[in-house]
Amino acid sequence: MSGNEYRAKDIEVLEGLDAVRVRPGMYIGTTGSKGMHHLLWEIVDNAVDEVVNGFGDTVEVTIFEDNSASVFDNGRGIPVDIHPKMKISGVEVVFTLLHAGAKFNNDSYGFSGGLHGVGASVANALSEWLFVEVHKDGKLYRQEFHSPEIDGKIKSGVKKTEIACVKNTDKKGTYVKFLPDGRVFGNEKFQTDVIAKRLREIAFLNKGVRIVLTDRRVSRDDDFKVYEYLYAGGLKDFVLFLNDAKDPLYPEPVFIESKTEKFRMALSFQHTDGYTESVFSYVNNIPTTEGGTHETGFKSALTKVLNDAARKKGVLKDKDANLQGEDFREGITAVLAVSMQNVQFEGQTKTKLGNVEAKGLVENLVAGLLDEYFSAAANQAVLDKILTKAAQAARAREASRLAKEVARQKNSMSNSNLVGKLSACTGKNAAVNELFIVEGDSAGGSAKQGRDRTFQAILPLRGKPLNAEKKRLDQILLNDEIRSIISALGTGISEDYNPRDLKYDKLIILADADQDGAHIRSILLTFFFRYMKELITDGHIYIGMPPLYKITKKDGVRYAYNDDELQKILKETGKSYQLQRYKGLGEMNPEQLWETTMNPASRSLVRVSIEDAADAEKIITVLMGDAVEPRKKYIYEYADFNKETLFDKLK
Ligand code: 1YM
Repeated sequence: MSGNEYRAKDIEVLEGLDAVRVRPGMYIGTTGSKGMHHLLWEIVDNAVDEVVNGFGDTVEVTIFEDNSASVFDNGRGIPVDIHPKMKISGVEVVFTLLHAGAKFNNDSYGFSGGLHGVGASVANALSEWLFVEVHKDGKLYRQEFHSPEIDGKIKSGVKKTEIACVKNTDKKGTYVKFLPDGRVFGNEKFQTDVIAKRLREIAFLNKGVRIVLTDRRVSRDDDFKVYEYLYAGGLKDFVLFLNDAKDPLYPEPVFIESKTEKFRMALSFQHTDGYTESVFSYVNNIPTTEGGTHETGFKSALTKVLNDAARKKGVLKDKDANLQGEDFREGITAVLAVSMQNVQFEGQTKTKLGNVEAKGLVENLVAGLLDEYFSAAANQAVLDKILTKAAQAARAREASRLAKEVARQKNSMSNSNLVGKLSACTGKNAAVNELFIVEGDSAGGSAKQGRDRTFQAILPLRGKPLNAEKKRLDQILLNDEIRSIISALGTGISEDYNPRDLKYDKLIILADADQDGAHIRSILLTFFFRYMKELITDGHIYIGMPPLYKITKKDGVRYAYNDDELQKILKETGKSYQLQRYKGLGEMNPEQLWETTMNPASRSLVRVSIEDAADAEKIITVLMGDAVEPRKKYIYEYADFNKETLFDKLK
């Protein structure tokens, strides 16, 4: 009997890590770049947890030339003694048992950011090799794992050596180094910008934790590229960073926090003189892009506290109605972070917090702490600025409502000239119809003649549309170009946006491949990002890619869409050819425009998506906002302006 039991258990363990290789998607989402980075996040999470819990102060991440990565923390070191029940070392438990992975001891780890605590073993299972070095009590212990192929079958993350003391040490902490398995991830490589951004975010969310990233693939004068993040101000520093390119209404972000054994919350916000609302939230260091119960709790507390304050201060009289939440959030940049147990994620991308208890907890904490904050004499100037802005926002909201009604009355007198610009398509099937938004009247004319009118509609833009980053909605809606786009799409905007009314499956922006064209693309994307975000997140927006060169030979014509392609074509072509560089869409005749840019069989389109809202948000304010210095800095950092346009970053 007992023999059987033991074997059964053993099998389960062995199959555990192999199961990860059979269905990697279940554990890390994809086997692409994102999935590979996930391995690193699992190890980083364990290191950060240790440091956040007070057992060290530094996490070091290094990327090596062979695409291996290492993580070190100067905490207690993973236990190296033999687990009494499992009869294997603590290190082996953490790296080879799926569910015992990390944090099986929930007394010291209140909250786990990792992937349900199975992270370290998943990273091991999907690595070609992984080793662990533990510095503890003056000794350095080492244990190695690997995934060898035996009789045509891969054994995932099996132990290669027993844990052993290899020498004495005066350090303490855990060092893990691993090579993501090429048999799982193909040729994917670690991306420094992705890693740097996430580590910076973790440093903002965990004040006082020092995180150092070294990229040993990039060396200058024998010095490796090193990034170091340490924020004494935590979320406050995060808000200042996000507002770097904006003009704040008051110098110090508001900051409140509360810590109990079961629930931690921190919140920081600062209003700017802009009009957009940027609220970012996190649960256990994981971004909740779709918001959720914690965000709802924060918003309703903010509205309540500020309405109460507005009455106390006489900004609102007895007869006045309360201001709305959006009025108090105009121009706000806010970051909310909570840590809790048993997190439930919901939503399309599983990035929305579902725990109902979080709403009340956050609402009560924020209401109490903010009320206290705004009662202090020292904070009255901040409060006054916020209330004045909210009152203005409420007036503008009323003006926008009227303006929006005008924009939606598609057949009214004031809109008939706008609709007149649109060359509609004859087909009525919204699932296949395409709307081309074309820069300039002459290109618009060619597009109109060249198109397949059964499903392609053309909207030429005469002037530049108004920059949505610099104006309030009521003014944006006075702009002809913007209004013609809104009425062509049929969906309404902002909270009126209704995806079912969308008349086109694809909205294709067609602008020249020069700076002016890039500017128009940015302005349009900014507008969609601010007021019709679902168009982007639902994947309806595309950038049309006109060719840059036309190569004419005796036997026909070819087009090149970039310099590499041109080189290739010229190599194949031999000596006699004629080369034309297109400076703009207007130089193409209708047939050429159809063939190169509009015909679904031969064109190339780039779909615009938002991978990371916070990033897109900052790039948009940097590129489109008022502040010149950060824009210069950004353009300088990404020196080739023509290549690194906004849509590249949004992609
Ligand atoms: C570079 C990665 O994993 N650090 C790390 C992990 C652990 C501990 C310390 C630790 C935890 C505990 C006690 C405890 C983990 N230990 C476990 C387990 N860095 C990295 N540093 N002593 C040390 O939880 O009580 C899981 S993670 F389960 F073995 F205790």
